[in-house]
Amino acid sequence: MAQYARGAAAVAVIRLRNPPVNALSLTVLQALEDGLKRADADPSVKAVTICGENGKFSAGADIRVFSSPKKQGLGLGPIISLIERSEKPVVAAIEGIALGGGLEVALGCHYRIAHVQARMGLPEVTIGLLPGAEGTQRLPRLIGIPAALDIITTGRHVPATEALKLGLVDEVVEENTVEAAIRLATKLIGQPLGHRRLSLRPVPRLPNMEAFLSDALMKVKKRAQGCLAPELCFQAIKAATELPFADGVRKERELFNILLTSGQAKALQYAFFAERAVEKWTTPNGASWKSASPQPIRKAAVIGLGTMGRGIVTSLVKAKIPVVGLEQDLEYLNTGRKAVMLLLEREAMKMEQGAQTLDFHNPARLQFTVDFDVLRDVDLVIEAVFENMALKKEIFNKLSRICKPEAFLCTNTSALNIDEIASVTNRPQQVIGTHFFSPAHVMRLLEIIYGRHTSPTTIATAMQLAKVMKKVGVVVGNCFGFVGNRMMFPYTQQAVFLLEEGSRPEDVDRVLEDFGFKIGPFRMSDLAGLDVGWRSRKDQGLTGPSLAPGTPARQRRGYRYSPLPDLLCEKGRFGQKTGKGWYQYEKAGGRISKPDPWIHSFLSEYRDTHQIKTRFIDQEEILERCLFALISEGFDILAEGIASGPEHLDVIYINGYGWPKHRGGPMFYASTVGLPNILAKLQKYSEMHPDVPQLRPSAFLKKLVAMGNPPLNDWMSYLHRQSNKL
Ligand code: 3H9
Repeated sequence: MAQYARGAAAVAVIRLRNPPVNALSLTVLQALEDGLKRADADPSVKAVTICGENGKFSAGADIRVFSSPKKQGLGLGPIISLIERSEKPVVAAIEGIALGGGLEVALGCHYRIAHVQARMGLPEVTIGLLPGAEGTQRLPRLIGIPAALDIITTGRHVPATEALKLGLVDEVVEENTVEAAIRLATKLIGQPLGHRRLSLRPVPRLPNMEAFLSDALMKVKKRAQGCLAPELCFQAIKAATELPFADGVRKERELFNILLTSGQAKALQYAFFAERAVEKWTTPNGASWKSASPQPIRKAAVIGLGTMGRGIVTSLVKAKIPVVGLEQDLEYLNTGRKAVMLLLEREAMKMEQGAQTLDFHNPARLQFTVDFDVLRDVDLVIEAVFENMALKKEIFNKLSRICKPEAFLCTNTSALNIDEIASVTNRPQQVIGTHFFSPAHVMRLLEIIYGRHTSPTTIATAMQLAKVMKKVGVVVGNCFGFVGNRMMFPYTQQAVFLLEEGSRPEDVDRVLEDFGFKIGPFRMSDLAGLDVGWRSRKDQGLTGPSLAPGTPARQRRGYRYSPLPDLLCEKGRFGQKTGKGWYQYEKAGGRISKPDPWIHSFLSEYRDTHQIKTRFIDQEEILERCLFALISEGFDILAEGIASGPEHLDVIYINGYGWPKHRGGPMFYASTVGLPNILAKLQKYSEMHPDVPQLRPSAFLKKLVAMGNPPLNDWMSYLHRQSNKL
C-alpha cells in the first residue's frame, strides 16, 4: 500500500509501503494513484512528496507480477504520467534504493532529492526486461543519450553522488531526506513546472548521433552474448531520439511486451529468485538457516598462496576481514605476497576510495607468515593448498592442534572428501568445504560443503562469510566433485567422446558458445590446464604408471574411457600455459586460440588406430549429448539429497561455470525443453552408447516423467512419492 499523510501544512506525503523493498505491487500502485488524486482534489494541499517506508524508496515493480496472469495490467506508466501532469509540485525523496519502476516514479516527479547513500538504477535488463514505465523515454531527456544508454543497458546501480553529477537528481543530502524534500516542496509552491516535466523536454542532441548509436549498438550486442534484453533496451532508447514522447512510449511498450513474453525474461527472473532461495539453506537432517546463527569472523587465515589462495586473501581484504596469509617457506611466501599486493593494488584502483578503504599495507589488516603459531588467534582458516589428500590431512591435523578450539577450519577443495579431512581434527563439527572458483576475487560462486559432522553453526558462518565477501554461497552435501564438478564430468566426457567419433574441438566449442556458454569445454580445458585433470586421473589410477598392464586403451572398469586428454598431456600439451592444448596459441601463456591442424591429423590417426569410423556429428547431437548428460547427473544429485533443490544447481552453474543466465541454469533449461524430451533423447543416446553410464537417464528424471512432468517448483515434492507407472 501507500500511506497518505501531511508532512507540513501544505505538503502531502505519500509513502510507498510494501516491505521489505517497497516493490510496486498492484495494491501499492492503486494506493499511490489514490494518494495522488486525493492530493489533487484537496485545495489545502499545495505540493506533494513521494517517499518509501523504512529508508527505501522502491525496488520497482513487483517482479512476481510478471509471471502471474495479471502481468499485462500493471499500469505503472499512466500513474507516472499522472504525477508528471500534476499542477502541484511533486518531489521524490530517494532513500536507500530507487530501482526500476521505483526510479521511473521518481522521474515522473518534478524534483528529486537523494540521500548520499542512496543508489539508483534501471536494472530491468538484468531480469530480461526494459524499463517499461516510460523510463526509456524520460531518462535520455534528463541525462542525455550516452549516460542513459549506459545505465539502462547495463542495469548498474548509480550512487547518489554520481547521480548528482549526471543530473539524475537535483540535490544530495546527508540529513533526513524526507524532511529536506518537504522543505523543497514548500519552497516550490506556486512556481511554474513546465520545464520540469521531462516528457515535454527534447532529447539532448549529439553532433554525431548516428555514428554514436551504431557504435553503441555494436558494443551492446557484443556484451549481450545472446541475451535479448540489452538490444531491445537500446532500440527503446534509440526511439527516444527519433520519435515524439508519446510515440516513443508506444514503442517502449511494444518492445517491453516482446521481452515479457520471451522465455529469457522468465529464465532471468527465475535466476533472480533462485539466488535468493539458496540463501535459505537446509540439510536433509533438518538443519536450516532459520535456526542456525553464524559466528562473527574477526580475523581469518589462508593457507597456501597459489592462484586460489591469492584470490581468497584478496576477497577477505575487500570484505574488511583482517587476514593472515601463510606459505610453506619464505620463497613461496614472497612470491605469494607480491602477487596478492598486485591484485589488491588493482582492486583498489577500481574502487572509489581505493587504497584507504582497503588499508592493505596495514599489518593489522594483512599479514604474511610461514609460522603456523601466528594462527592461534584466528576465527577461521581457509586451506587452499594443492589438491592432495595426504597434504590436506597433515595441515588439518596441525591446525586442529594450533588454532583456538572455537576456530572454524575450511578446505578449498574442488572434489575431495570433507569427512576424511575432518577425521584428522579434534573438531569435525567445525570443518567445512569452501570451494572457491578461479579467479577467487572475481567469481561470485562459493560452494559450501557440509560433512557428516559439520554443525549448523559452521554452515551458517560459511554462508555469512560468502555474503560479506559479496559471493553467492550455495550449501551442498559431500560427494566426489560436489555439485558443480560432478555435473561437469559427464559434460566434458561427452565433449571428448564427440572428438573420438568425428567432431573437432572448435566444432564442439562453437555449439556450446552459441548456446551461450562464455567459453566452450575445450577452450576452458586449455585455460584451466590439461595437467590438472591428468594428475587427478593418475591419482584415481585411470592412467599413468599405476594402470594395470593390459588395460584396454579405451576402457576403464568396464566402461568407455577416452585417453585423448592423457595423450595430449604426454606430449606436453597442457593448454595455454604451454602454448598448445586442444588449440594452438601465439606463445606459451598466450590467450588467443586458433584451431590446430596438428590436432586434426592427430584425431584422424587416433580414429584409424582404434578403428573408429569418422562420422559427421550435427549441432543438435553435440548440444544434447553434452547438456543432457550434465542434466541427468543433476537429477541424480537431487535424488541423493546432495542439493536441496534445482535452484541450487542452477545458481552454481550460472555463477561458477559460465552457464548463460538467460537460460536460467541447467535444471530450469531442462524444464523448458520438457523432461519427456530429455528422457527420450537420453534413452536414444544411451542405446547408441551402452558402455557410457552417464548417458543413462537418471531414475529421478524417469520418475518425474512418469508422474506427468510436473513444474520445476514441485520436483522435490515428488522425490519420495510412489509412482505406480514405474
Ligand atoms: C520493473 O520495475 C519494471 C518496470 O520498469 C515497468 C513495469 C511496467 N519485486 O535481494 P534481497 C524481494 S522490474 C519483488 O534479498 P538486498 C527479494 O526477492 C523491477 N520482490 O535484498 C527478497 O525476498 P525474500 C526492477 C523483490 O538488500 C527481498 O525482496 N527492479 C523485488 O540484498 C529482499 O531482497 C529490480 O530488478 C522486486 N522488485 O537487495 C530490483 N526486489 O526475502 C530487484 C527484491 O522473500 N531487486 N525483492 O527472499 C534487487 O536488486 C535487490 O533485491 C535490492 C535489495 C537491491 C532491491
